[in-house]
Amino acid sequence: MFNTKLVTLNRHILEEQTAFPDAKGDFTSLMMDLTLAFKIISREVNKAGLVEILGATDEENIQGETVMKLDAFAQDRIFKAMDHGGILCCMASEEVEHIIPIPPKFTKGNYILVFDPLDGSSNIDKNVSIGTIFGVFRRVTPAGDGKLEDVLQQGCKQVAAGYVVYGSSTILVYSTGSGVHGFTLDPSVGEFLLSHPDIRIPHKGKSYSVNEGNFNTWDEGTKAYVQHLKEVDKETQRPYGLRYIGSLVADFHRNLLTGGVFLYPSNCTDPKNPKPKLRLVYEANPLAFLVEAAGGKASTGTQRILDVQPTALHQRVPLVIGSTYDVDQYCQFLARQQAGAPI
Ligand code: P6P
Repeated sequence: MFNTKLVTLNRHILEEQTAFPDAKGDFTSLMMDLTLAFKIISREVNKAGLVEILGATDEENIQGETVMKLDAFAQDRIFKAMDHGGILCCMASEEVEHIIPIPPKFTKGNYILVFDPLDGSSNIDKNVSIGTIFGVFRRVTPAGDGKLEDVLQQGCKQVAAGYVVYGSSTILVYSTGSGVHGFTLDPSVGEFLLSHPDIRIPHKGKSYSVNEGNFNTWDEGTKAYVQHLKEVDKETQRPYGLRYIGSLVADFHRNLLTGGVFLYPSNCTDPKNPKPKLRLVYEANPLAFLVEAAGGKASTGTQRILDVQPTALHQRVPLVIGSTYDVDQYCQFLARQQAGAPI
């Protein structure tokens, strides 16, 4: 029998919203505006090979990375979808050095949107899945234009977070903290339809995601942990499998559904100056919010990601995220190394 109950994103948010009697519909409006941008980005990503939107611009972003044309397109679409709704007081993006103000002609609201418009963009012209990551905060400043302190809040203060994977299908996964839900875009009707209700990440995984090519740059605890994963697991009688796409959202999405652990440790070739790669505000924090809402964990290796107090918009952190058992075990390896105990 067909599942006749078609739950659109709009219906799901409205049903969820009844759980928050004081909600004024702001979040619903925010998500409706945001998903319009996602639908447009999905359309462009899915025909990128056919039209002149592949390749690089002649610009560099704050990260010093070449801005791909689709990066700029995604950034522009999200900004234009969100600048006029009267819900936000400012935004912050991986592509923009400073916080993004709401244009003077538009009303300032009580929320902040942080986002990575198109993560994994180096994969765009290789037809590998890429994604958008976003987090939502309530403002901490009284009124008017949002300020940097509105953005540099701990991840545990987020009121919602989510991501979109532009892959074999376009899937939006979001949470307001109570449950994690996935919606698959039906491009024929332009609707995100509930396809993964109440996602829970398995307590323990069978695979790990890391760029093994960086092995020689890792600290000893991380090396010992990854070597341990290659030994036969007592429970499964086999070693962990290695699954690595090189696109954070795609790697995270797989681990969220099947269980497993994703690691991006710091480059510790200079132990006094460890260099992490992934960004805290608009990559690690939103995914950490989601994984905890799904029963998993996210850590720097020594601190819960959601507890890290951001000090700069584009600061980077080491990230281990996924099934609770696996994140805990990694942290134990690191703790033994730092205590000078045998690892
Ligand atoms: P590496 C993509 O550029 C990205 O920011 C993440 O999406 C991904 O997890 C990571 O970098 C991959 O980095 O060094 O393994 O290529």
